[in-house]
Amino acid sequence: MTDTRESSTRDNAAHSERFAPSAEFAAGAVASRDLYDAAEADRLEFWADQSRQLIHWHKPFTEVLDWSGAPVARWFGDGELNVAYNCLDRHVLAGNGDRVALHWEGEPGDTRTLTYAELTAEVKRAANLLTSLGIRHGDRVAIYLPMIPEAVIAMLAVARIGAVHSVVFGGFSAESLRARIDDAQAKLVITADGSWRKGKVSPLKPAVDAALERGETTVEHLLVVRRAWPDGEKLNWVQGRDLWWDEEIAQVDADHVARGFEAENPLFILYTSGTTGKPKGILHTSGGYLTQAAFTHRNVFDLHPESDVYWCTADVGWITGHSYVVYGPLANGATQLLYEGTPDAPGPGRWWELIEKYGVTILYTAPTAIRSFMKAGRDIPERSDLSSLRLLGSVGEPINPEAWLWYRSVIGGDSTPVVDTWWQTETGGIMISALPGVTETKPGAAQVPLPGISVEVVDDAGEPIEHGDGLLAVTKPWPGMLRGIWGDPERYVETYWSRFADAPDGPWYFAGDGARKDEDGDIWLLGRVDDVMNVSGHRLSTAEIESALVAHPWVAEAAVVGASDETTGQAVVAFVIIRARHRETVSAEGADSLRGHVAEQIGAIARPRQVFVVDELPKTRSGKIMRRLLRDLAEGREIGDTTTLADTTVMQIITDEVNDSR
Ligand code: 6R9
Repeated sequence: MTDTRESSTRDNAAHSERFAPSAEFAAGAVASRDLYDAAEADRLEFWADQSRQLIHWHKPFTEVLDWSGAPVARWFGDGELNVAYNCLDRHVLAGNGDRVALHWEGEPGDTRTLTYAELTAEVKRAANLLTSLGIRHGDRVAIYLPMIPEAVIAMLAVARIGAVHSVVFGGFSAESLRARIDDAQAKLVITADGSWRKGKVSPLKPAVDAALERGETTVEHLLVVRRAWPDGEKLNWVQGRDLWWDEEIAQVDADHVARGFEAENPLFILYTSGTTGKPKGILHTSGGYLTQAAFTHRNVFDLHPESDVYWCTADVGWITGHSYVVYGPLANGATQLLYEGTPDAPGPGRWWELIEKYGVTILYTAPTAIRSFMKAGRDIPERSDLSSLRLLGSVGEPINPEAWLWYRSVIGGDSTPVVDTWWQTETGGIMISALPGVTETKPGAAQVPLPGISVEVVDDAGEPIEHGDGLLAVTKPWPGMLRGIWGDPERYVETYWSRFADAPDGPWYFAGDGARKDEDGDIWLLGRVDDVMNVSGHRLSTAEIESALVAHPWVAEAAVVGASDETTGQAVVAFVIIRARHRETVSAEGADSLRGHVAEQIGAIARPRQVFVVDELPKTRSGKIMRRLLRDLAEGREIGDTTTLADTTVMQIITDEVNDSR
């Protein structure tokens, strides 16, 4: 047998151990140096080439990029395509209809397998169903589903008829769902009765009911997938509005011809947290997005569609689920695993058992998951045969070198490349990552921009730096870039393009992340530089949680920070001032119920780890809360510079209060 191990070199600097690709991996690799060379020679021609190779165009494009309306880009503007056709029909027509598209496993252990032919047939029916419910090109459809095949089917059906989906993560509350429905003015909501989570049914339809009860709505129908409650009659049912997915789909035609839509036809809106309380509806369109999703999925994951079994553990409610569960893998004709439940149900080894059972070869997950497996101990994964794995990926937050090395060694059997992929909801696809088989890998660094992607680490003035710490900027438009914030063009310009508006060659994109360029030119991501927190790889805004807290009758004022946390990366820590008339209640009951209140308002992912009751908050003279000082306190550090506080004694008082309650 050939030795598949990568060779490792260690030099003096801390954490600069590097792993060169094994000769065997390199020999079979999808990616090659040529990609960098081609992109270097002619960036636009490179993307045009990739797009022609990876995508079926109903009408071929002749223009590549129109940046004259910067910062709104048009990619492949005069071309036409159908995104769903690219993910489905064309694989069937190419003779791959019998290839498995989805191996689905429910948390209770029920399974379903869908080949490309079967998935295509399901999506055709679903497209007809949507049309029969009055959904037309450009209409918005909200999708609030668990990780079941219908989530994928629904997204593709919406795309197939040129409508726009807005997937809302099933863990979001009725309140958050309603805000997203209203902002996008969705006509239809597709949901399920409930889903399985940790051995119990977690209800979904009741949350949609609650969302729609809050006054006039644009929603005309609710399509409900039967998943978790066989006795559906227990659900509240609004006649004429609510429809069972299975009953309706049985009545529609099985044939559906996909027509081409223009390359810039909106494909989806996905809400993400920003620096204000109101989530931003990030808008993505079709041709450029699909090109980047397919290109990155193929090259970063070294996809061999005939033999690989790929598993991305992200929920479809996040961008990673959009680009690397639905659009990238299906455009590439991949076989993948879709799993409904949590990693620890019914036992702590569930993921590893799934990898063994399905022979998963490529695993893409988040550092927070890796760190919690690390904590639980290597003997759990070691109970399963993980030898099928040949490539591992990481996304969502910085991965510390220890976790990277553990991932490679314990899960990757000391031999698999690990790709750390940096990107965002806004970028649509991966931007910075090693290319397996080509680039050496380095624990903890996302490393190098992909071919066709231009990034710089810049100083405060926007000047690129050779090495050292700065801000991450994307200096040239890229195909998968967001096209705007739904309904708020000014906020789009202001948030992303105003910081480096005066760059010599047109505006540069401000990512909101701090970054370091090391001596080798590799990029390390250092976390957000704005008021966005990253908890278990999920983006949360401090302002959003603060406004949920002050909506509670007890709370007069609130400040929220992301404090570093061993497992989740960051954790939400809140400081609240209680209204005088509720102080007695709070000192008797404690403030713990406020944690539940936040979870109810936004979703369980936003539940604060701690809520501290304080009498004052640290503010500057202009009244801005200095969260940096509260973060010092929450992380048990010495409090930093307090000279700009209006009242410099206030931090001592807060520190005493917090220590008393600890
Ligand atoms: C894909 C996704 C984006 C933010 C981003 C950054 C952080 C993502 C990372 C990473 C370090 C990585 N982030 N990947 N930080 N290394 N490999 O996660 O999108 O939910 O929009 O979050 O996540 O801070 O700005 P999204």
